[in-house]
Amino acid sequence: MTLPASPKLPVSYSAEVARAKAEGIPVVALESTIITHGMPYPGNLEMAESVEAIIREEGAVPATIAVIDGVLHIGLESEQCRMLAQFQGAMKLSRADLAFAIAEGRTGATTVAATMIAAARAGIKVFATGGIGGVHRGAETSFDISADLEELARTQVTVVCAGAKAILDIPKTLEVLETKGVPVVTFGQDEFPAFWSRSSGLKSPLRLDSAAAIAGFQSTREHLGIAGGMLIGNPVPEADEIEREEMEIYITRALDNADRDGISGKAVTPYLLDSLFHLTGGRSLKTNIALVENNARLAARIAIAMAKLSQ
Ligand code: PSU
Ligand code: MN
Repeated sequence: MTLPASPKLPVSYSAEVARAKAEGIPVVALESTIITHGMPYPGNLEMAESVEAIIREEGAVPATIAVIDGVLHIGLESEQCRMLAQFQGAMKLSRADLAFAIAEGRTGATTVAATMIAAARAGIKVFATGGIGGVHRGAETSFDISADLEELARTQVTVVCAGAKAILDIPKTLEVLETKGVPVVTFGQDEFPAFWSRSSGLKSPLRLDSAAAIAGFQSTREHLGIAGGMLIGNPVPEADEIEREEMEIYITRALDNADRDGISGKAVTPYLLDSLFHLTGGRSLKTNIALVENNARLAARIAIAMAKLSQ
């Protein structure tokens, strides 16, 4: 389904995405919360631009998704991307408030959940990000479980990430995904990756070793009439990884800080990411950028493989 623009639903495609849709070139969706809430400026802009370049290099077209002054953008022009990377006070939009930002003429960045909704409506089947939201540590008392998990259950988009961040409770995150029927596939290794680290200590529910196999799996799900998304865990390249044991020390400290400062709700993930950026002396950011780039490359290859299958 494509998204018609109308006075009731203002949608704008970037020139590049409009052309790709007309010519049948595969498109890869990208989220924008990672730009506004996930990384500091100017690293966030560098990441956004290099990720788009990688997708083009692979022969697909990038569509960064965001709401600017109430318009849902499927693909940003470079000026808009630069503006968003420096924008103070952008909303962090999920399923609950994507429509609110559009209806109220606000500016906001889309999380994994909101990006999936927009991508699916725009006919985009693959989406690259860094890490998904999940079940937070201590969720048994805080009830903090990201809406990203429910969205993966509902919305038919293949999401390429570098696993779940160890700031989350990874075993519980995998349990919830299993309950909701979301396939979790790790690319090229048996272990599910943990974002900054290749290893989580947990076996991945499924493993596939090529973009074509991932496209084939998704196509079979569609033929079976199975709705909902799937999650691909793509391990960070070895050269860029921060070992799990080392990361755990910083994470414990970041979680203590969050507790001390009484952080809750939407603020938790951005707070922890910022805290880790400082605790690692900027190293976490370098790794974060490298893994998003790696995911963009795989996502482009999957999008191309899916397009070939549907020819
Ligand atoms: N992981 C990152 N960087 C991010 C996020 C996750 O490494 O910026 C963002 C994504 O947009 C994700 C959101 O969808 O955080 C999850 O937030 P919450 O836990 O509040 O649902
Ligand atoms: Mn949350």
